[in-house]
Parts: sequence; C-alpha cells; structure tokens
Amino acid sequence: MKKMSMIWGCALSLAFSLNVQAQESNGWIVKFKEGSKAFQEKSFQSLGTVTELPVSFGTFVKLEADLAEKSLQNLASHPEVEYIEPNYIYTHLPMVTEELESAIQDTDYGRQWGLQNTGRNSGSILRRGTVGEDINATNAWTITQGSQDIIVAVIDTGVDYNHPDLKDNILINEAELNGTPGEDSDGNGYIDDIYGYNFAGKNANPMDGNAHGTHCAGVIGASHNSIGIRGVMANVKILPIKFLSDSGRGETADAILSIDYATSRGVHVMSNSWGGGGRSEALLEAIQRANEQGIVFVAAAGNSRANNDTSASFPANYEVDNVISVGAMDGRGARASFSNYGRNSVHIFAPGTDILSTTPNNGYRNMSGTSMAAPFVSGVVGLLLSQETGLSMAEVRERIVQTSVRNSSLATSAQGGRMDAFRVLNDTRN
Ligand SMILES: [Ca+2]
Ligand SMILES: [Ca+2]
Ligand SMILES: [Ca+2]
Repeated sequence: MKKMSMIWGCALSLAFSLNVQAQESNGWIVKFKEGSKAFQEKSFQSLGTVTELPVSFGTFVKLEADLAEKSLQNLASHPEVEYIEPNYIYTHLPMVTEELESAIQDTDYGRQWGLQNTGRNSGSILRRGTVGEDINATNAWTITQGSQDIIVAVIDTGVDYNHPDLKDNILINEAELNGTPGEDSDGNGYIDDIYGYNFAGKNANPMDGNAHGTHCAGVIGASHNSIGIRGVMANVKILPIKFLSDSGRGETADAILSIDYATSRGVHVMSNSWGGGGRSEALLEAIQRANEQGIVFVAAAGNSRANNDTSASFPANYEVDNVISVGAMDGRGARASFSNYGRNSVHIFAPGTDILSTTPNNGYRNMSGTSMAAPFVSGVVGLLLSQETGLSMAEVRERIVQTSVRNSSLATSAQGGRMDAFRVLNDTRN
C-alpha cells in the first residue's frame, strides 16, 4: 500500500478541465511516457480493465473504470503518465433522414441541388430554392472530375462497398485481396483489411449497418454512370473506416486508431461527419500526425445551432492547419437552421439540407445535417488535389475559404461564404 501511494504520487492538474466531465464518456485514455510499461503494474491493473491501444506513437491505454477524483489526480501526477483524459463518446451528425416516396429508377442527378441548384430541386412547392446556390459542380467538372490517385477516407459508420453506385470507387487493398486469408498479407498490423477496417467491431469488415457513412461516401464519390446519383468526384478512391457503431456512436480510442490507420494508408483527405465530447489531447495528436503527412482533415461543424467561437465543437475546433470546419447551407443559400457557425472557427458553408445520396443495399435517401455538408468539402478538396500538387495544408484551407462566394446570410463563417468548386479550382479570390 505504501508502495502504491509512492507510485501514484502527488497531485497535479489533469489534461482536461472539469467542465467537460459533463460530456458522455466510456472510461479513460491514459498516455504514458515513451516506452513506459507502468500500466502493467498491479496497482494500475487493479483500477479496472486496461487495454493497450496499438498506437505507434507513444504508449496509450484505455482504462475502463469509474475513478474517484482522488484516483484521477493520482494517475495524472504519476511520473510516467503524460496525461489522462475521458474516452469521449462521439455521434454521427445527421439531423433528419427522409425516406424517399419512390425508388430511384435511373439517374437522379436532377435532384442533387447541392451540385446544381435549379431552384426547383432545393425547396418545396411553397418555398422554392434559389438558382445557383450550389457548389458550382458542373463548371468545375469542365476542369477536373477527380483522379483515381486521390484517396479519401470516410471515417464514419462504415460504407456499403458493394453499392452499385460506389463499388468502382472503393479503394481495394490488393495485397490483402490476393493474399492469404487470416494473415496480415501487407504487414500493416491489420489482418485481411481488403476494404478498410472496422474499429468499432475490431474486425476487417467496414460494412455500414447505419446508412450515415454510405450517404457521406456517395456525396464524395458516387460514380458518374447511368444509375442513381453523382458524387462531387467522378474519379476517386474511397477508403471506408468504421469507428461509429451501427447506432452511430463511437469513442475516442477508436477514433484515434481510425485516423492513424487512414494516415498509414496514405490517404489525401479524411472526411469526418461526427462530433461530441470534449477536447482530447490524444485525438488532437492523431490529427497533428495526419497534418504532418499532408492529409486534409475535413470536419462537420455540428448541428446544435451553436456558435463554435464561444462553445467549441470537436473535432471541428482543433486548431491544426489541416482541419477545415464545415457548416450547412440550405437551398436558398442561407445557413441551415440547425447548423453551428463561427466567424473564427467555421471555415466554410456547403449544402446540407435534403441531400440525396446512397444508402446500403442499393438504396438512396435524403438526409440533412452538417454531416452532409462536410463530404461536399472533402470532395472539392479531392478535386483540387487531383489538379494541383505541393499545396501546404494551410494553403488548401486558404484556397477553400478565400474563393468562397460571399453571402450575408452566411456571414457567420470565416469569409462569410459558400464553397464554389469552380472558383476553388481557378483560384478566384475575393
Ligand atoms: Ca493488412
Ligand atoms: Ca490476408
Ligand atoms: Ca451514379
């Protein structure tokens, strides 16, 4: 007992502030100092279930335990503990899901107002949308329709990689496809990750049992073919990564593994339509590792009508050059009623109400949310990177922000504008 009190020494401050403890969480994440094995000590193991996370940068464990304040303070002040923080629960960010009255028979590109707003495809009969309040995709496609060399990770509830409107644009890990089942054929630490990975289920099948991730994937990269809808990118490789369960919930520990996995797979963009929880140092570090590799991290701003300048929404609010925070706009070019905003913290608005996209089992559906706006930006960043190389993360974000079309009803973002893909590609600045 005496030894234990020596080990879990005197009090220091925790890595998080007390007010975030109101956020829902599942145990704790503890980062030990490089090479430390202190988590294997009996006194630590006795606190609860301890799982070492396979993060290649530092020693992380997930601790499933209810800890009293004193135990927390003791852990935080252990000489080999870098920090301890709650293992937050995140949720996907759709507001409304609408079943379609009829099945889609053929190309329904005409219903995709986010790509080309006719005024009649973006509102009701009583309240029409506004012509041209879209991402100006048709003009952008005269410059580029993307590239199969650009990889976009969809970090979400998984993706239906068999969907006929998606399957040609899914990244296939050929070494695993052609390798031995049951073995890690490409030696990346994950067995049989042919289509991506499922960190929620701890297996190699990132199939979507929710619809949210498949919907986001369709916005980015549904095939330009004779069926269904069109993605912002006709040509792209989508990497499905599942860390939100089929109920749309996931935790920090799995989000970190997802981001590191995407980084190791050499993606160019990560599309993140989820949020919740408080500030996590461990998650921030994973985003910084992606930033160092030149990977853009697009994040939905959140659906709580909140000002992110005054109440931070994560991961959208992490201040790293590669993070682009996206608010949702409606078919009249106004901020969607549910969308978060913030002159300093929300970079851009994109279409996010009544968005038609793919759902599992050959389906299509309308959904609304900043969840739907974020993948529009992921797709446009993908178009930009198909066309130009060598841009820094800060330059990519500047490009999206400075070329936006200003609109007084979107003045609650960095430049007060909506994203315009044509202007992004042409670098037409305000
Ligand atoms: Ca593998
Ligand atoms: Ca294998
Ligand atoms: Ca299609």
